[in-house]
Amino acid sequence: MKQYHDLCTYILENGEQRKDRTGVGTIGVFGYQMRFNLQQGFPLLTTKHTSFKLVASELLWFLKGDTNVQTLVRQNNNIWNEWAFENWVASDEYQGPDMTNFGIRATQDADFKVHYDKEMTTFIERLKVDDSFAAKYGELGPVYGRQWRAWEGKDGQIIDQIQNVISSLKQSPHSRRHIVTAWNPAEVDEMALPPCHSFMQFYVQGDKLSCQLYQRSADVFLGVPFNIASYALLVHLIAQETNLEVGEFVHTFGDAHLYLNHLEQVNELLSREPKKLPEIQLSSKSIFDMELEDIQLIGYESHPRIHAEIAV
Ligand code: DHF
Ligand code: TMP
Repeated sequence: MKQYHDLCTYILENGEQRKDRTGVGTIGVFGYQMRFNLQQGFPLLTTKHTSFKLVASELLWFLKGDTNVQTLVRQNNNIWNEWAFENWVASDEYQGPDMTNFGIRATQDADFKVHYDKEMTTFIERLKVDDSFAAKYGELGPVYGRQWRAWEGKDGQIIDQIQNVISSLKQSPHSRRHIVTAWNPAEVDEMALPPCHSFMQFYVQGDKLSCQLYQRSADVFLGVPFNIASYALLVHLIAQETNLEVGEFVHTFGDAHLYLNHLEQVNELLSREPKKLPEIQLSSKSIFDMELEDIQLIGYESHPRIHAEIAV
């Protein structure tokens, strides 16, 4: 994953310090591109342990059109918790201690963090078992899953962009219109977080399927290793569905940033020697029926995880 190391180094050397929405602060650049030849192995970062199970369960959640974190937390996938919790603690029903700006406060105030951790645990345990509570407070709004599988068009017409792109790849592989967009301007205001990985295009050359993603905003230390692996896996799934081999994943960025509280961790990562990439093995099921056990990661060896705080 030289490409990822180069991106980190590029930002460390050229990034400018910026204030950001979360209050943490970043150094960042605008506009950057990486390319991964998926024939040369599956691009899961090896210089820190990156949980493939979390990546795969999140992608399957998108592909099922699901937008409720209940499904994720029941699989012990906690990567979206903060964005559901935000709605819960802002509601009238919530009666616990004040959680205003919990993200930044939890990183600055150890006493507050104790209360926050307790409220978060209670919230997540309730989401797992209480369906009506989850229907209300586990919902992130019309995020990725909804836009990919059920974009609401004119007169309530439902557009399944994933099914459509699979059909168009089969019918006219050389088309320049193989697009899936999660950025729905009519609905961004209702989303817990406007889509970061916003727009993708597929491309067929010979028997190979490639994909380019436009990511408007990129948390290079925490989000990006997930985003690379997620789209690489998506290319594998769609390639199998369309009887193609995997080609390239092209990852294009808008605002690519390192949060200021991730810099030590990035330097630790950069000091490590990359290992050989793993491979992916899929069962022969349709993309729409795939479950976690249908997707096998083979031969993943990595350096240990590096902890970093997520900016909310
Ligand atoms: N907000 C921000 N500020 N950055 C993000 O990357 C981000 N990503 C979101 C939602 N909001 C976001 C969804 N994806 C983690 C990774 C991806 C992700 C959310 C969180 C993360 O925390 N990864 C940890 C491991 C988490 C775990 O084991 O539960 C890591 O060390 O990779
Ligand atoms: P923003 O909406 O203010 O851009 O904040 C979103 C943050 O989340 C930003 O740091 C980018 C990061 N992010 C990723 O890097 N990848 C993702 O998949 C998601 C959902 C978010």
